[in-house]
Amino acid sequence: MTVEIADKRTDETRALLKNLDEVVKEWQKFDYSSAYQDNDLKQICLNFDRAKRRFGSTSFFIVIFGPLKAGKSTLANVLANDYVSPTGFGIETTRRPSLVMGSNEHCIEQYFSTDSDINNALRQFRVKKSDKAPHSEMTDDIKKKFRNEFELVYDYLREVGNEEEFQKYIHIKRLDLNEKNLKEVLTGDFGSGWEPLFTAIRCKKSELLNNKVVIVDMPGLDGTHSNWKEDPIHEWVIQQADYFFFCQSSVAAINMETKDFIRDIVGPKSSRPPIYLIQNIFEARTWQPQKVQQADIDQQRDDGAERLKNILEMQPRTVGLNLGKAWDGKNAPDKEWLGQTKFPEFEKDFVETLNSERSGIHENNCVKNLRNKIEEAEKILTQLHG
Ligand SMILES: Nc1nc2c(ncn2[C@@H]2O[C@H](COP(=O)(O)OP(=O)(O)OP(=O)(O)O)[C@@H](O)[C@H]2O)c(=O)[nH]1
Ligand SMILES: [Mg+2]
Repeated sequence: MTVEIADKRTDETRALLKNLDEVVKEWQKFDYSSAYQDNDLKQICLNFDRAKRRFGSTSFFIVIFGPLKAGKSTLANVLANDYVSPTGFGIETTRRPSLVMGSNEHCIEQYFSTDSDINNALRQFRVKKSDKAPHSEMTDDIKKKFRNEFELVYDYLREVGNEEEFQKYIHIKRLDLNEKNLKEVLTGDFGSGWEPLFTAIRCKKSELLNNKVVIVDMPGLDGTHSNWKEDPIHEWVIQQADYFFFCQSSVAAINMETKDFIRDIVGPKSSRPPIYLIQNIFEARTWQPQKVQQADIDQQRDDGAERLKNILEMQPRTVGLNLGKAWDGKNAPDKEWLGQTKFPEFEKDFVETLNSERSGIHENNCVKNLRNKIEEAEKILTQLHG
């Protein structure tokens, strides 16, 4: 399949894609008589095809990550302008990641693998080791299948998928979008039933979502129930993200899991996706005069930025927002609270920044993804032919 290269691509990207087309064309002349080579080379061609198709997608994935109870789901709700992710005090609320996206439909969609091996493995990896019987490591075969299925869902959501293949491997369950169903699908225990690969929440109330931005709300990185480190979705989320919102609350320290995650996503400075620090300001010292409270708020934001700067080794884009107040403000009869949080300014500013930067960021991420696939292919070919 050839990908239409939009005019906005840089010359370098055009050249890369053209070279790749030529290589794949040459390979297609091979006689794949050996079964062993056949599978590997076919997989490489499939990976290239997918990586190329990603250039044609106009969706933009923003991943919200951070420690437990930082306000990640509250942020997702404020951005979506709708109740799309359950929030709660004092408990680990979000246990499964969700993809919040704009749509004329108003529904929840769960994507399940039709393969029971995949489902069993997914259940095993989602549950913390301490809560379950010891299991064997994930085999290469299962890893490959996982990857294939995650990518099928991803391509489908980006609207660059192969419908026939998607229907063969993925089953969709649709539910009404309401608080009860949201709670069940995103915060429920990991039982013995089928575990979704992903859950999409479709709604249409925010400008961001209507601009084909997809918000990914993740479980807290230091959760005691959800198991980010071993969940195969961890790798997928990092690879497919166009942009990261690091949601950090002023009343929690950056923990080890968060540091590890940031290190996983940052990579070399030249190719890392942008990370925006959303410092969730808890207006705690309400008994103090206004001036002291404001100084406190500014201090919380600056301290958060400083901590992240030390990990990233560069100054992150930062905003301090009282997310709880922004959400309450959105739902209050008058917009006074919302105005006090400066959320509308942040949103307007971010939409403008995104509109000017998104195609460049998207292209950069697509090129990085394609280069990874080329590197992988080189490794496989070296193993085959020395
Ligand atoms: N007082 C106050 N409460 C807030 C603020 N931001 C969020 N909350 C509340 O704090 C609780 C936790 O927020 P969540 O959005 O569930 O946090 P989370 O990071 O998604 O939590 P997990 O999914 O469990 O990791 C919710 O009840 C929010 O309404 C804030 O700025 N001030
Ligand atoms: Mg949450």
